Amino acid sequence: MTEKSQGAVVICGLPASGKTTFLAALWYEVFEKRDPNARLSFETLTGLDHSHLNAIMRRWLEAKEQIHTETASGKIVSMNLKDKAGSKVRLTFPDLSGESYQAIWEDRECDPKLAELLRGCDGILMFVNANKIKRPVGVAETTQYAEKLASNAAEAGASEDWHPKLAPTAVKLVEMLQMFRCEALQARATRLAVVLSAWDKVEEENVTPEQFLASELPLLDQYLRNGPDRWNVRVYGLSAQGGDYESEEVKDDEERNEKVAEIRAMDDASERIRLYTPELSRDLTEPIAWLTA
Ligand SMILES: Nc1nc2c(ncn2[C@@H]2O[C@H](COP(=O)(O)OP(=O)(O)O)[C@@H](O)[C@H]2O)c(=O)[nH]1
Ligand SMILES: [Mg+2]
Repeated sequence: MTEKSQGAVVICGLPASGKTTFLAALWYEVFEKRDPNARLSFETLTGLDHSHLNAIMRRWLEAKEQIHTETASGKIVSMNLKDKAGSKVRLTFPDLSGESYQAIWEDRECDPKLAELLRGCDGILMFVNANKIKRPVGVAETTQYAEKLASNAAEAGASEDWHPKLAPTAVKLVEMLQMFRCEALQARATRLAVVLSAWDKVEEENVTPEQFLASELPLLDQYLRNGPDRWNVRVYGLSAQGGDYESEEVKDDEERNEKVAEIRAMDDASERIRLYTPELSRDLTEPIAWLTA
């Protein structure tokens, strides 16, 4: 029998975009639960033993927020999956912290190992936290600031220095995607799955993930639709937690604590997961399968 082809997907996203939470829930679904209806099933891991994934899965099961990893570990982790026909898909997490993606925007630098991965992948799974979008400052607000600044300038003296990390979310993401296509990187992937995480925070607004992208991240939406980079895009809304989890920083939020208790009481942990494709699904492998179809 000839070896079936292998597709490759790379995960990207700025820090706090929901990557670790997704990985924890995915590990539960493909490894612990082994849902036979999932599009892709688990084969092997490379670059990591099971202990790290088991640890983040435990936090996910206990409804506790993931611990933020400040420094890039430099570790490249891949989960090898296969579809029902036997074709293999390699899902790679180049950097669990997301700092290397931040560096693409802030320092215009790309880790050579990440560059190599981007050149060789078929599809990109990009995470954006729907609950942490920084919008650009509008003209009316700018005018207000300018007036205040003018009247306070004398006493205030020092002005706050601008830093690239203060840029609006859409600006960072568009620049990151454009850099993927630049001379130096030449990512060949054409498919891009945008996963809007923490979807439970916006679910009540009753908009589709595509509508949300267009209204909350218009620059990114327009770039994806009409930009020169020709991405073949699907937009997903994902609640991997089903609501807020217990947080180390916020302890006295009653509404949050109630939600956490409700989530912990669910019989089946998979019920926390809601993926809008835009139809409701629980299959976290769906976007990965589409990226390599
Ligand atoms: N409400 C809610 N919050 C989420 C969800 N997924 C992630 N988050 C929160 O988003 C923040 C960043 O998530 P994390 O997975 O650590 O992001 P990473 O830095 O990209 O790995 C944390 O506070 C998470 O609890 C979700 O499905 N619902
Ligand atoms: Mg993380």
